[in-house]
Parts: sequence; structure tokens; C-alpha cells
Amino acid sequence: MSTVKTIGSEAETVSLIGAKIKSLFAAGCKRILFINPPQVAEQDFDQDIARLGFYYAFPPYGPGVLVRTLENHGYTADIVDLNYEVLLSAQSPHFHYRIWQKFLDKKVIEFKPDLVCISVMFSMTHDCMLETAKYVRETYPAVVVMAGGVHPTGCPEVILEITHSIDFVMRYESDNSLVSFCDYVNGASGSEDLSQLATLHEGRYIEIVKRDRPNEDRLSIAPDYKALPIGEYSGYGRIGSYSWLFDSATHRSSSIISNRGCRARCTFCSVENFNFRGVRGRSIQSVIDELQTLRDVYGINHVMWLDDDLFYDTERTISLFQEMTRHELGITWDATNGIIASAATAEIIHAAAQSGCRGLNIGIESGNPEILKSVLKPSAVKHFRRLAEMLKGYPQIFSKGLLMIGFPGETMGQIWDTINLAREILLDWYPIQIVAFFANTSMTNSLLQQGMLSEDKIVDARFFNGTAGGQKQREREEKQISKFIPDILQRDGAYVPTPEELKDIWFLADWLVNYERILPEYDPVKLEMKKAILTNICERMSVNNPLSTMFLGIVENRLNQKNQALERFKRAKVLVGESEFWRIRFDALKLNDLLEEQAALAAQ
Ligand code: B12
Ligand code: SF4
Repeated sequence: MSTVKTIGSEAETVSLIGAKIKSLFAAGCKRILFINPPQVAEQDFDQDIARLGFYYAFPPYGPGVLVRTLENHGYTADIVDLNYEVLLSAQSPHFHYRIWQKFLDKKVIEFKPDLVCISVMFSMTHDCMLETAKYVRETYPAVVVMAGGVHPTGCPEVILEITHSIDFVMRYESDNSLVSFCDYVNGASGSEDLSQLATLHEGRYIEIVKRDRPNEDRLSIAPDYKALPIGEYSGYGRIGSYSWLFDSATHRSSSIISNRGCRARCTFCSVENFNFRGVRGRSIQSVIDELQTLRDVYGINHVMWLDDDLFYDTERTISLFQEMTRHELGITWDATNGIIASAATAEIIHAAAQSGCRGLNIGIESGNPEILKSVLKPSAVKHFRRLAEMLKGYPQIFSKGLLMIGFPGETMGQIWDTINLAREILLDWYPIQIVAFFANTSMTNSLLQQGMLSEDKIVDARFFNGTAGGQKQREREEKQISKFIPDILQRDGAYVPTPEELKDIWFLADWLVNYERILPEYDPVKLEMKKAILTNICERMSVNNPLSTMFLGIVENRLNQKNQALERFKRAKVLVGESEFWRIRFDALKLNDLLEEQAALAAQ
């Protein structure tokens, strides 16, 4: 792979890229079409999961903002959301995955774009991006193709070098750069205004590295979704991680952003590299206006904040929540992205609760002070304890602590600190991830430099949890033959587990922080909450999981729903019998005895 970013001087690079742009757009560039590609690749896509509404169905927020921005500058823009079309079509028994091509064709033929912009946020969507670009190139060879968003920003060279279907990668937030690009094509500005743009010249990678970051005025622009049926989205997939808290018949969810960027610079996160240092906020009025539009135009009654640092600037945060309350919006909200615990004050949490907060994810990552320090986490253990204490006063807010294991060099003792902290502060649930190495983070860059990681490992990096993640894959693959090290957590405190061992540690940690602690729980309010999240796991996230099925039965029995509980116990027994993966884990943790005991209790 080439490493040079320029050929000759910087001016020569700009001139080469400028000439390439002019040669590709013979008739100018007035019509720009954004594509949100399917988010799950064909080989991973499971129609049953789609029909349960478990895949993400986020409105394409970034493309929506760019559509409005371009139209404000005299261009014509539109969006086709192939992810939504696939999820919607998956409801039909005659579904076939490549139906997205039909929707794309229809849009391209009607709209006649000069430029197609493929928007890609996640590295997991790498293959979908390539497939979409390839189809556009083969079917409409005259159309210029550009990719942008977080993922292409992280690995533009790799992308341009492995496909001939993408002409340009535009990096970072593109609110300014894309307008300059179109202006340049149409002769409305000079090549000196081009920025954040990468391409290949005679097979070699070249890039205009100059950045043009949008300022606060630009950020107050709300997305224009054109004809997309935003109000229908949450009927076909998830928006955030709290949809299970609401009645699906009336729940209509969308997303919104209040700040861009984050004050912190955690080494495993690419936000600082992507959004640059610091936080830029929108005007509070523009946020309120957008919420009102979501409610009045699309019937939205719940939003997920897209912010990385929602509680940035205590005074502004409180004002934002107070304004939301004052406008009686009738909209609840969640912070699936996670908030910074050290930024939470009693006043913020109170204003949040008043303004409709129902779900709060807290970025804990580790319970070990050295790990927190080494990854530059902006919160310490004392902040997690303090926030957990504050949240006790707001039982209507479901709190999740986001945990990570498998940091480079992390020892068993340090992993135990995370498990112990989670069991001490007792937030409502703890999603756990094995550290993944995404492009453009300082942790990944440092491992690449040390030769401890190769670039091909990060291009389509994915987490070990989630619908298409490694845990689900492992359950599927190990139905006949499975391996498990039940005493792995008893290894010496200084021992650094291998990547393979981390998978069993993940399983045991999940058992300890999420399931075992339900056994002493008899408070009906807490049991109702556990019932809601376990139902979501059993019916949508992990349908053949006997552990969550058994615990749902335990909770139901304590809520006096004995018949339901007995059915769950019966189903859990069948599921264990069907899978070696689960059989050896139930044996090792003596869960068969627990299952028998609980079934007997429910039968009394
Ligand atoms: C909101 C969000 C989510 C939401 C999803 C939002 C959605 N789909 O709309 C949720 C909570 C579901 C989520 C989940 C996850 N997320 Co997230 N998420 C974000 C976050 C905080 C903000 C994104 C956002 O909406 N920004 C606001 C809009 C306006 O910006 P934008 O869409 O990027 O668009 C701008 C530019 O990208 C560009 N642009 C966009 N499209 C195009 C196209 C073209 C052609 C051009 C030129 C420009 C362009 O211009 C736009 C305007 O400036 C980012 C961090 C960040 N700062 O980017 C992380 C981030 C994207 N997430 C990340 C991660 C790791 C995850 C998870 C894996 C976390 C987890 N533990 O499970 C999951 C994965 C989900 C999955 N696919 O399975 C990483 C991505 C790493 C990677 N390379 O994949 C990020 C970068 C944060 C980080 N930790 O580093 N996430
Ligand atoms: S606090 Fe969250 S968004 Fe901010 S740098 Fe750390 S992980 Fe990224």
C-alpha cells in the first residue's frame, strides 16, 4: 500500500485532483443523490431478525443535513435509504435481499444524479458500501461516485485501492467541503477551496489534507429527509437501544443531535480524529424547532440523541432540557450513545428526567483506575459511583453501564475490577464489548505503528456483541461441538487473557453482572424493568438463548405470572438440549439445577 499523500508539492496535488474532478464532470454537478446503503451485509442478514425489528433503522441524519446544506447553496439533492427499503421489504414472504437494487434503480432513473454520495458510518458496513458502489459503477458508469462518513474517513487509502467503483473519498464532517467541491465543479470557486478530498492518480493515493470544519452557525441546520417516511422507521427496526421500554403500537422514534464532538479523547474512540478537538453546540432554539417538526410532521414521540457529549456545558445542557420541558413537546428521549459520568450533576439529571429522559447509557468501560487513566477516560470510578447514587432518585430512567474488556495488556485482576464495580453500583443493565480496533483511533494507530495489528484487521472491524457480532456467530457455529473454560476467571490476577479466552470471559462476565444478580431481586418495580429488557432479549435480540429465557421465567414467576414462567422454563430446557454451546455452559454453571428448582417453585 502506498504511503504518500501527495505527488510532488501540495500545489501539484491540488492541481491533479482539480483536473481529475473537471475531467469526470463533463456537464457540471447540479444534482446530488445520497445513498444510505443496507447496514447488514447479505451473508449476515437474517430475515427473521429483520421481521422482529431488531436491525437498526436510523434515519440518515448526516445525509439529511448535507441535502439541506447543498440545497441552501442552490443545488438539487435527494436521498435513497436502501437500509430502510431492505428492512421494509423483509416483512414480505417474497423478500430477496437484492431488492435494494430495484429501489436504487428507480431513484437513479428518476433523479438523474451527476454525483452519487454513499454515506458510511460504521466499519461493519464496509462490504455493503463496496457492493453498493460496485452496482452503481456497473449500472450507471457515467455517474461519479463519492464515499463519505466516519468509516471512509478512517481508511480512505484502503477503500480507494481495493475498489475501482469509488472515485473520491471525502473525509470528516463535509458540510463545507462538499459545497466547495460542487462549486469547484461548476466553476463557482477555485481549486484552493477544495478540502478533505482523497483519490487515486495513476494508481497512487493522493489527498488534499486541508480541513474545513463547519462552525456553530452551520450546525444549526436541521436535516431535510425529502420524501423519506421518517415516522415509519421505528416500525421496521431499532432507533437506539430503548425501544423495548415503549408500547410498539404507539412508539414512533427518530434521532436528533445537539452538539458535535466530545471534550475527551479516549484512545479507543475516533471522535477526536473525526470531529477534531472540542465541542460545538447548535442553538437551543434550532434543536427545539427540529423536535417540533419531528413531532408535527412525522408524529415522533421519542428521540435518541446522536451526541457524543450530551452533557457538555452544564448551563447550556440544563437550559436545553428546561426548554424542552417548557414547550411540553410530549417527546421522551434516550442517550444510547452514552454520557460522560463526570459531567453529570444533580441539576442536569433532574432537568433530564423532567424533560422526558427514559434511558441513559453511561460510558464506564472499566472499573480499574489504571485502565481508565491509560485510555484517557474522562471519568473515574468515583464518578460512576456518584452517578449511580443520583439515579436512584429517578427509577423511571433505565440506566445501562457500557463495559469493555480486552484492552491491550489488560490483566485478569483489572477485568475483575470492572465486574466488581458493576456488581457494586447496580445500574439496571451492562452491555459488554470486547475491545475492537477501529480505524482512526489512537489505540489502533499505535498498535499499527508497533506492528501489533495489521490494516486488513481493521477495515471491517466489528464488535463481539450485537446482532451480527461474534457472540451470535459463535452460538450458531458451536451448536454441535463447543469449547468452554469455566474457570478462566480464576486465573492469576496478573494473567493477560488471549483473544480466544476473552470470548469465555465475556460470557462469564455477562452472567455475573447481568443475570446472577437477578436471583436476590424481589422488588416489583425492578422486576418489571428486568422483565422488559429480558423480553426484548428473548423475543428480538437473542431468540434461542436459554439463559435469558430461564431468567425471564424467574422474573415472571416473582411477578405472579406463573403460567408464562412455566412455558419459559420448558422452552429453556428444550433450547439447552438443542445446543452443545448452551449445554456445556449450563452444566458448568450448574444452571440445570437452578432451572429445575425454579420450575418446581413456579409449579407450586
Ligand atoms: C450516533 C452514533 C451511533 C448511533 C447510530 C446512529 C445512526 N446510525 O444514525 C448508535 C447508538 C446506534 C451507534 C452504535 C454504534 N456505534 Co456509533 N456513533 C454515533 C456517533 C456518536 C454520531 C454519529 C452522528 O450521527 N453524527 C452526526 C451526523 C451529522 O454526522 P455524520 O452522520 O457522520 O455525517 C457527517 C459526516 O460523516 C459527513 N458525511 C456523512 N455521509 C457522507 C457521505 C458523503 C459522500 C460525504 C462527502 C460526507 C458524508 O458529513 C456529515 C455532516 O458533517 C459517532 C461518533 C461521531 N462523532 O461520528 C459514533 C461512531 C460512528 N460509532 C461507533 C461505534 C464503534 C459504534 C458501535 C459499534 C458501538 C457499540 N458499542 O456497539 C455501535 C455499532 C452499531 C452497529 N452498526 O451495529 C464509532 C465508529 C467506529 C467505526 N469505524 O465503525 C464512532 C465513530 C464512535 C467511536 N467510538 O469512535 N452509534
Ligand atoms: S467520552 Fe465517549 S465520545 Fe468522548 S472520546 Fe471518550 S468514548 Fe469517545
